[in-house]
Amino acid sequence: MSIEPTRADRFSFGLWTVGWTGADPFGVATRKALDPIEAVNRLSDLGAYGITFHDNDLIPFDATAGERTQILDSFRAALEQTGLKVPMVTTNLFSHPVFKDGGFTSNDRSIRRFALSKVLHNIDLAAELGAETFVMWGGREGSEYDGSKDLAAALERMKEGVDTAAGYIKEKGYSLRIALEPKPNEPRGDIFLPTVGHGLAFINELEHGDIVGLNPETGHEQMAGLNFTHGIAQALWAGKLFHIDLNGQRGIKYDQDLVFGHGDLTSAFFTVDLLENGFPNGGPRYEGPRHFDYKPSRTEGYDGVWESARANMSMYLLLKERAAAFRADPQVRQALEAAGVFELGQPTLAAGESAADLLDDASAFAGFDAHAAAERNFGFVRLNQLAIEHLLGAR
Ligand code: GLT
Ligand code: MN
Ligand code: MN
Repeated sequence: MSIEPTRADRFSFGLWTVGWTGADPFGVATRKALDPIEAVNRLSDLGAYGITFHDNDLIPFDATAGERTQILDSFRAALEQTGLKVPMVTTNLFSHPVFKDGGFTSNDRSIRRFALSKVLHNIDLAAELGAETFVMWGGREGSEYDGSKDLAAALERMKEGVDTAAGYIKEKGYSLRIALEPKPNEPRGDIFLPTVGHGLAFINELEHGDIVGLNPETGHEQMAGLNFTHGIAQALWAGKLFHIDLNGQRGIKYDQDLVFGHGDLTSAFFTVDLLENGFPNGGPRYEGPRHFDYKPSRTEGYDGVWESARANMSMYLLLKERAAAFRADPQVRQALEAAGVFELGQPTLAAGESAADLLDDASAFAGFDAHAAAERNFGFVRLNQLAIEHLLGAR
């Protein structure tokens, strides 16, 4: 078993992850700023294949055109030298005070126009750098007070913003797709499009929804008390899992952004099992990068930062190996069979059978012995015990 990552594993990291200096609402930074070029070099050395960023992770908000060119030139040179890719780019519409009431949904129209222009410029940059995915995390799109927003108008403005960006991508002929990232709260009291489910429903209302999907984050679904594996499963099933943010979270509290697997490990096991092995009965597979969006704890120095970056990848590879062993185990196969997991893959109606045909089938209803059927032992507990034993390396 190798837990040394290679480029073929397609691991990627946000520049803001290893670059987080530890400033939080209660304390100042505990680490010095990280040079983006060093981030490229270190991540490449560690075996990552990609780096992602917000426009302002790389180019300061107030940079002049000359500074922008210079920064991008040296960043591109580092990418070329290392072979590191930029699979995803995103826009910072949350740090600057101008975005204190959001970007696409600010009550101030001039700010909405500024935010949308910032996104369009950044789409050009993403395309130029060969990115496939353009993430939109609307952290400031929301409110603290229900009366401060016309909620329907806010959703209209969100739709207008996303559709304008998607329409622009098509017009320019870029091969980019947009991935919306849900989060229930923080920094806003309530954020619009709080969960995977809200995101999927929103996409259905778009004009250019065909190139809009999701970028679910482990911890964000868990902050809402939801099951992340179920969330990405529904996104996959809908053909909308365009990108993924893997990390760790321990229960319903502030956004922890721990190393992947350092939160709910059992959930992380089933996440990797789904990403690597797919649904037991087949179906859509996730083909994108394995992207980590975590924060190296502010207790760590730079040794700890690189150690934690490595930990995300090792954890994923360990879980991948455990999940492969789980699927390959004949006892697991039997337990899945007994549990009816493959039976769930069979359509409930026979081929060509209608609702009327079903009503005509006496064995399905009048002659059905519900009491006998209720006696079935599904064996889900045994199946889960086998999963945990594999996860623990006991099998
Ligand atoms: C921010 C947020 C993340 C998002 C990033 C993309 S920014 O750090 O907490 O979950 O993925 O905008
Ligand atoms: Mn997060
Ligand atoms: Mn994220």
